[in-house]
Amino acid sequence: MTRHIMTRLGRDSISRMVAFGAPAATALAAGGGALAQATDGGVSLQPPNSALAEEVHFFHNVVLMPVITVISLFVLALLLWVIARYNSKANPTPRKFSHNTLVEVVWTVIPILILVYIALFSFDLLYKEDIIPDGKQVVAEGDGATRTFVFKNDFPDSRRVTRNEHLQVFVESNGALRKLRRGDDYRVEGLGEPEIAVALERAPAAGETVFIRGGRSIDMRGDIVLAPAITVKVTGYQWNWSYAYPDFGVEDFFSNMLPEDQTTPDLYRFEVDNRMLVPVGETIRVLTTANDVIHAWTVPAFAIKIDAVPGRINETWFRADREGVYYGQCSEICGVKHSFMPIAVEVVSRDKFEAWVDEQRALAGLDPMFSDDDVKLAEAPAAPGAGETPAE
Ligand SMILES: [Cu+2]
Repeated sequence: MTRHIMTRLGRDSISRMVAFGAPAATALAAGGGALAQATDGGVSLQPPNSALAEEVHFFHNVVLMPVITVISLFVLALLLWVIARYNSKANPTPRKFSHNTLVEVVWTVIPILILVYIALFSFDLLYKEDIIPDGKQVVAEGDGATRTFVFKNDFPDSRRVTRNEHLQVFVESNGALRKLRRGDDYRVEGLGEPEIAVALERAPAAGETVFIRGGRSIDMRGDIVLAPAITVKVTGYQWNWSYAYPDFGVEDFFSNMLPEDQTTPDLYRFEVDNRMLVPVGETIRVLTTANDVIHAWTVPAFAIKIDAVPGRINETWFRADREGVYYGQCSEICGVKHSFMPIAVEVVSRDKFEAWVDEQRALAGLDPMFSDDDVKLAEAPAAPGAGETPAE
């Protein structure tokens, strides 16, 4: 288990991967002052903190709202027209026909077209929320000579990399990450085959690192989303939540609402004693279940609302763009203290997350996984992809 995690989350690969999350996070943070919880009198959706949440907002603001607005105004206009034109004074002798084929066809076909239009966006979104991303990353160090790198296309048939859009290539040099352009910077051979060769125009120099990302999990920004490196198990109780991190041997700990005198008025009924911690920019798998009755784990900033059902496990995921604390509430009425089991997710840097994991492990009497990195990395296999042999 340890070995597996180290290959995914080892310090070595993490420090290099930081570059992926950082620019987006900085750009978004500049927007600043984003509220991460429900507020008194608030009517809008909370600011999104993931590409998927942005897509949910797009669906609501750009797809649904215009449809809803036009339909409401149209129906209102019809209503006013009927009231004015066909009241008993204006229209003393009503006509007695019982149907009109043209009108009936129109009011059947147009709603069908509207529903199909909504479904086009909706099914895509539902699929993205429901299917855990499975993108894969190959990391290779440049040596000034190797130009061609192999991406093992070992996905299930339906998820295989078959198109150019399913592959992205980045080169990091001097801490800056650059996305390469297909055609100009690299060529791809063997799409759909078990091994794909990515041939760079220029061999990366020593000290430069090549990242090849592949897969069909592509978010609305066009980024390939990697498979989750971390799983958090969330259990609902009457009336609190518990969180466990099986990858790290961190067993269930309870997360209880802070009493009124231990927090601010704004955060009362949101703040908890033990928050769920996750690293920024990393795909997080969330498994939910419950111990007694049905609860629902909900964090609006990630556009997540998923039932926690006794005896069942539900699965979802998110990938936070920026650090901060994001609050939510149990969203399936579960008893008298339903509104007293808030959810607080703290998004932190990878360094902070690793330190926290080791802290939790120390509390449980376990050896650290991250703080003695050098020793662990020496035992563990190389970073993901580094073991792949270049094709040339
Ligand atoms: Cu509940």
